[in-house]
Amino acid sequence: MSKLSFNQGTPQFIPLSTYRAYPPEEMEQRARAFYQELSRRKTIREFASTPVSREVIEQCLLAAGTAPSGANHQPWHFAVVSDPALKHKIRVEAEIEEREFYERRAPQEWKDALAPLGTDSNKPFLEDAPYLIAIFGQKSTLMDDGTAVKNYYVPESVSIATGFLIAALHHAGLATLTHTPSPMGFLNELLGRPDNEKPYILLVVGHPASDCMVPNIKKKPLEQIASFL
Ligand code: IYR
Repeated sequence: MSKLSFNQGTPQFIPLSTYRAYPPEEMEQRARAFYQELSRRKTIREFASTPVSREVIEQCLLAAGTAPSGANHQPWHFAVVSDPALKHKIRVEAEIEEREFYERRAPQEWKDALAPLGTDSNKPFLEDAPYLIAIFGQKSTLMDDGTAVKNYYVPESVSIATGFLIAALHHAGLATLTHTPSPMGFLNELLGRPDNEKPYILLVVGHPASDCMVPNIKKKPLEQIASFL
């Protein structure tokens, strides 16, 4: 496989056939509806063990894979874990790091910032939820012939794809937790991912527990997150 096999060397253009235009009122209505849909999303920490169809996960991963990326290299890998034994191993390793974090590493200021979320080092959701999706960024992509192609804007690309994935899962009726045990190197070992890949996020995916509680926290209003110049 050639080094340029992602996108081919010579530019090849095709007509934009997928774009859809809407009348102004319909645009506003769609924008409002999409905001309302996304504003119902809450990060949860109490999951039901209710199974989730693999087809749903696959479609959401395909949606994530449509994200823009540096040079269209798509420098991500999604390791989808449903095996209970593997989830157990991930929980054990994550809780080791979390105990270190909460009991030693985290400065008081950080612990104060987390207080409203009620988090601690106990992570039962890593076993309760039907799916864990470990999201890796690829510093380079290994081609079939063993050569490595450098990737660009990897954190940005992976973050955008992760945002798409979270939105897609929410849209499908699933809840998520964006979990970031730190450091996360143990995920490479447990999931058999190569050294050129760095774990970014462990996304916990499933249905909320029937008695799921969420912190009463708010998103900032528009004037605090945007300026029009
Ligand atoms: N990784 C830890 C701590 C944590 C950090 C942030 I920043 C959060 O928004 C939430 C938790 C944990 O998962 O508990």
